[in-house]
Amino acid sequence: MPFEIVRNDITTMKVDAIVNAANRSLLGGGGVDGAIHRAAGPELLAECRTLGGCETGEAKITKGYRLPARYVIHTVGPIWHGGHNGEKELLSACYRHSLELAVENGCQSIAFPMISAGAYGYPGDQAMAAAVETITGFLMNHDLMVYLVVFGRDSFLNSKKLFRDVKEY
Ligand code: AR6
Repeated sequence: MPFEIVRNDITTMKVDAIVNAANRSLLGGGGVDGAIHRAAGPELLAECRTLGGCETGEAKITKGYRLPARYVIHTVGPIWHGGHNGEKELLSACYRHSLELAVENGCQSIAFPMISAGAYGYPGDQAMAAAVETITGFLMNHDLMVYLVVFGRDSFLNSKKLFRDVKEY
């Protein structure tokens, strides 16, 4: 199956689309969102202003501007409230809707950060398990290369406990 977990900075990845873990305003923030906006340049924020925000679990696409990636797919993960408030369904919806948008736009490769696993407080191991389940399910009947990107040392070590084959670039 064309799926890899890799340790990398997503803003450097030469794929057709990278996914941004945004907030509902789509007007930037910290974490991976801030890094993507810094690397893409101000044109990205200008296009985001035209989108009218995004609901939790949904996704919207823009160009990648100064990034090596052609597109940025912005999705809004759920804020963790203990796990009994539909968090897993919403997180899965983020991955599914982003993958669907990528396919609709002719992408053959896409890289995801660990949506909701930073500022939004989703426990890292559960966020990764939900990501892997949704991505591998989608790949049963779609053909594209999917990277799940872990960034910090802890999530890297965690991912190595859960999955044997994690690559470091
Ligand atoms: N490359 C790959 N992964 C990264 C990078 C990077 N350059 N930088 C951070 N991560 P977060 P969330 C990882 O907080 O939890 C923003 O302010 C990070 O280690 O970026 O969905 C938005 O505007 C973590 O594992 O996103 C929202 O307000 C993962 O990316 C809010 O944060 C996600 O962490 C969204 O929170």
